[in-house]
Amino acid sequence: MSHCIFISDLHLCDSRPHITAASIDFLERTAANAQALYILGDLFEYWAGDDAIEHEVIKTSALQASIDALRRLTKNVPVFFMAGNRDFLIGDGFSKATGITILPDPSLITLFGKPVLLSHGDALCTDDTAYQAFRAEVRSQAWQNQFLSQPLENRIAFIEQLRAKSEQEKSTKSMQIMDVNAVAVEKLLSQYDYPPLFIHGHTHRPNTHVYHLAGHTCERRVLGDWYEQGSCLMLNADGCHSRTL
Ligand code: LP5
Ligand code: MN
Repeated sequence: MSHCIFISDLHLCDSRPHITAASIDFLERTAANAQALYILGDLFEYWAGDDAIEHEVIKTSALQASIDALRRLTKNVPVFFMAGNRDFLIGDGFSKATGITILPDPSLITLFGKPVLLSHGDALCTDDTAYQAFRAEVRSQAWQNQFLSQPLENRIAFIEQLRAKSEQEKSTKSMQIMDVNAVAVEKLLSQYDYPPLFIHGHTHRPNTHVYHLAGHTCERRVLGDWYEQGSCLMLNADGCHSRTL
């Protein structure tokens, strides 16, 4: 039966080569049989700018094989990508190099005759006010232009420092603060006219949450990360189910 696949939070990087290998296997053997693949953010541990593609940073990295596998897949299967908080600097250069289509966050699409809402999920973590302030700043075009004008090596060094700062701050935040805010979820569902299915990642807390709102039933499916194993959601005309790879 025809189906679409959703993944997020692979966090591909050279220090987890088994995950990079698993993701390539997934693209070649699982996603190749899908009607479409949706990558809902944080494909990479971080992305410092599309100029990395033509640079030794990627050419000498295991990530080159991931980019090649994506390019091969898009020849037969449409692949859609939505930015995560780690890889929002993916842009037209990456899109041209791989053949993926970039979707805005959030996006409402129709699959098998039903509306499906997609997001990375970080924008819904509104209790995490320090992160939201940071997010508003780095997502501005002016900030990104300024950041991208710096040499790639400097950007990578800055991101490494930022990662350390983020890990340090996260250790002081409660699990509740780092989860999606219930009011923010309900507001988003209402803005999109209560779609029956909402899929997102980011929190690394795979689960299914069911909402009964204004006479509608909405299911929120949270995708898992790829730290220890692969994780994806398959959707066909009968509904969706999670799969561990
Ligand atoms: O990613 P995850 O799940 O571990 O944590 C996120 C939030 N952290 C981030 C930061 C990224 O992990 C860092 C890598 C991004 C690379 C992007 C490339 C673009 C370049 C950007 C360069 C500025 O997103 C974390 C959330 C968590 O999700 C849960 O939702 O809590 O948020 C933070 O921890 C952010 C802090 O609260 C605020 C950070 C202020 C930093 C101020 C700049 C300091 C400069 C550092 C140099 C010393
Ligand atoms: Mn994320």
